[in-house]
Amino acid sequence: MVNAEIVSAFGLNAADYEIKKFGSGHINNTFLLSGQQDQKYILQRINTYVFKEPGIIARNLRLAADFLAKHHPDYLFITPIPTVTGEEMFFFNEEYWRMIPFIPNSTSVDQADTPKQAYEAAREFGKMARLLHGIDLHEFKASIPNFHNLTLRYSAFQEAIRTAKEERKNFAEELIEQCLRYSDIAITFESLKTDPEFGDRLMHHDTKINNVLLNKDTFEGICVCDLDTLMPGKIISDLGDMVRTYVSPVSEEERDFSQISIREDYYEALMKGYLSEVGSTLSQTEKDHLFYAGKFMIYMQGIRFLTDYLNGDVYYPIKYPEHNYNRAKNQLVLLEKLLEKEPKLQAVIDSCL
Ligand code: ADP
Ligand code: GN1
Ligand code: MG
Repeated sequence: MVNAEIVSAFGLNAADYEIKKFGSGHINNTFLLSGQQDQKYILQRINTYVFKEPGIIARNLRLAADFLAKHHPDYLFITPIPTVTGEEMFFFNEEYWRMIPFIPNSTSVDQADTPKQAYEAAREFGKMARLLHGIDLHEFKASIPNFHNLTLRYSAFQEAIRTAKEERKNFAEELIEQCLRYSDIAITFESLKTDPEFGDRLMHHDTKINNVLLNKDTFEGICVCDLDTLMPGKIISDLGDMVRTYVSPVSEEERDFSQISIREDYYEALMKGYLSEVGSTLSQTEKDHLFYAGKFMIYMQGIRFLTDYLNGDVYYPIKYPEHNYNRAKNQLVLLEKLLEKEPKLQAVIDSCL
């Protein structure tokens, strides 16, 4: 599963460690190396179908780390361990590997189980965004170009409708229609994306709760992890993905859609946590689109899953044939539940600003 040569490239001896698959992400392959005296490391194989130029990830991390070391030296920002020859990654059998120090006494949760966890996680993402606010973005590149460009995601969805096999298109007909009815969400993005009052910031772009390390005893936030998509983007990406993934009691995997709901106390907790950190850096246009953030991310994820279903499941790994279709439907149910509560949730946002 992990070749010993990869481990030794980072100066460790594979025989000294128990190596286990770790984490629940869709994209990279993550392993935990556990040695004696609680010596632990995270080893990851980067998915080069998704990250076409892994060198960009390494460069973005280095730029952010240098800025933070200079301006906020006490902030815990996870950077990879170099190979024995000083490289940020090890290239082996056409694949890129990197090693990360395991943060002691940390854990992560796959689902927000208490509003406090939602608050802590959101505060960690907010803190990183605040500390990186003002960094020169010119030197950063997109590790996945157009990752959260809803305009292009919408075009890809339309293209998938055109090219899908008849059988899949017929099966998904109603859901396709439903997604097309919400195209105003994509139109709003189209006008926002070039608005100077809605500028780019350095965003994480994958703010699921399991990308935050919490203290394993107190569940207080320690830092964020999974920094592959740290790149210039919009505030709605990070905030919206938290709404998408912390607020419902069930995840995008749930097929019993009646269990999907909006937990207002979690919504409030994450808004409070995030805005307590970044609130003072927001422009009026950004403040005006905080509710939109949830719509944007839920809708985009819904059409990404449906596009993949129509394309024959080329991106997201599936466990059964309609998996991506069900994930998409789940997201559309979540979107409708969010929209039903707009006035109440907007009042929550107003009270946090
Ligand atoms: P992916 O989601 O792509 O599989 P992550 O980088 O998120 O990869 O790692 C998977 C899990 O490993 C995280 O959810 C977290 O629980 C744990 N993890 C990642 N990095 C660290 C770290 N530096 N220290 C401790 N645990 C970590
Ligand atoms: C992917 O790797 P993971 O599971 O954290 C995807 C995210 C989606 C998410 C949906 C690079 O993230 O954008 O929100 O699946 N990451 C990439 O579960 O496409
Ligand atoms: Mg992750």
